[in-house]
Amino acid sequence: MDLLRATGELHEVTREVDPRFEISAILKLRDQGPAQLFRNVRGGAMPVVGNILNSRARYALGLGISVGTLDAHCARAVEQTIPPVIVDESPVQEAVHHAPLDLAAILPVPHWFVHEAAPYITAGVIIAKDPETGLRNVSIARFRLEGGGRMMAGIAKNHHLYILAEKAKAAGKKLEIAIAIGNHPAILLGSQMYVKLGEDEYDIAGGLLGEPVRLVRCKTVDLEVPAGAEIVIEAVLDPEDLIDEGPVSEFPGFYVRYGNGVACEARAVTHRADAIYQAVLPGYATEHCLMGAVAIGATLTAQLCSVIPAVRRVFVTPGGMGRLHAVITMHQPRLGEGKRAIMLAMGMVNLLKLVTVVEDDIDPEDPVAVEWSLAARFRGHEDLVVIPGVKADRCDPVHEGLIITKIGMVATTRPGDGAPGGRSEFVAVPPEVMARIAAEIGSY
Ligand SMILES: Cc1cc2nc3c(=O)[nH]c(=O)nc-3n(C[C@H](O)[C@H](O)[C@H](O)COP(=O)(O)O)c2cc1C
Ligand SMILES: [Mn+2]
Repeated sequence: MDLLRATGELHEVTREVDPRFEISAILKLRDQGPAQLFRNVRGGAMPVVGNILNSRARYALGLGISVGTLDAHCARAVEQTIPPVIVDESPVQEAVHHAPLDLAAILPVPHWFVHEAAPYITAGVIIAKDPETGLRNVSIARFRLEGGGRMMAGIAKNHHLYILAEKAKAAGKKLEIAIAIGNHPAILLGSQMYVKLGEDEYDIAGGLLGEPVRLVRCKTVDLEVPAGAEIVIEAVLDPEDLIDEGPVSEFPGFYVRYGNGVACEARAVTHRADAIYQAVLPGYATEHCLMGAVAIGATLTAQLCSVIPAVRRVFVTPGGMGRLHAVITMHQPRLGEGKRAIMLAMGMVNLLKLVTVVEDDIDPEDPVAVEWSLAARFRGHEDLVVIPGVKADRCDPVHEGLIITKIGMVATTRPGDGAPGGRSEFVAVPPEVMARIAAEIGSY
């Protein structure tokens, strides 16, 4: 936030806002551009901040790198992980509240949308340990306030946290969790990386930071939370206690009904004396979509490059909600390599269902350039891949019984296309004429 303030990218809202729908409306109207710090939140002592990580440049700023190196930086962080260190004290425990708790009285949790039953915590990073192996998992899921210290988590079946909860259930136990709110971008991004169960996302966050994440032990659960967090909720998840969620907003921008969520009960809330509550606007919103997009794109780029050297980049698009569509750039791919890249990407990431391959003279972040590629280089009868009947992600807006049709399009030139004066040579005046005129263009 200090960095954002210094660059004029933190807008302070001093007028009073109601956490019921008003914060949601303002974050939506200012979905892109400066982060929004709400100083004066009705009924709450804590300020709220949102839209912090709503561009790739913000991730780069937070990680102290240039935006062009973001994917490579993420890939290196996943490869060269740095384990966390434990510190004895942290400002996140300056204030401690023990159960019985009234979460809504302590935290200014926004109520986001009309048909959601209650406010949702949306930027909570959940720490949990595998009841069998003791290995840690760090991820994000939304928590709805259910009154008092009770919350409900809506967790997808393929989410590692769900697997940990199932393991606890099988052992007849509850699962201790900690929810850290107000996190460094490295923690948020690290939590989204596609890694295996048992791989500790704190180690990846350390790789992103270039130094160990500093952790502090919780007060009432056997877990460690980021010492730099603003707020921590220590809680226990009860996999036997289910709550029908009803409609909840999802990244396609619709309401969905996932059915039952898991109940949990807060044991303690700790926070900095001057804590700021971080919120991520849910639904089809830039920050929400981008957090997954950056992580998925970076992991896939590394994975595909290691298997197909012609691959340059995998970019997960905002129009595809940061989850469902990707553009792969390749350098002079050999015949059929584009289709291989498509199959790999779709195979690795459940969510991806439309993948376009373009040449690396195209900026994958420019939708017009990608469409130009399709118009210029894509032949439907042989460059189109249609795979019906594939297992879908539960978040896909058009799945039918969790089944989806995946589509790939290869819009690259052919090895034979490169002949001089042919269909892949761009029209041009003589280069020396262009250079001379360009240097003097102001005088014309
Ligand atoms: C802002 C935000 C909110 C999210 N909310 C949920 C959620 O409510 N439920 C869920 O299952 N996944 C949610 N996710 C996705 C998971 O955090 C993500 O898939 C993560 O990588 C899972 O971690 P894991 O690989 O350790 O299972 C959310 C992601 C973001 C960025
Ligand atoms: Mn995990």
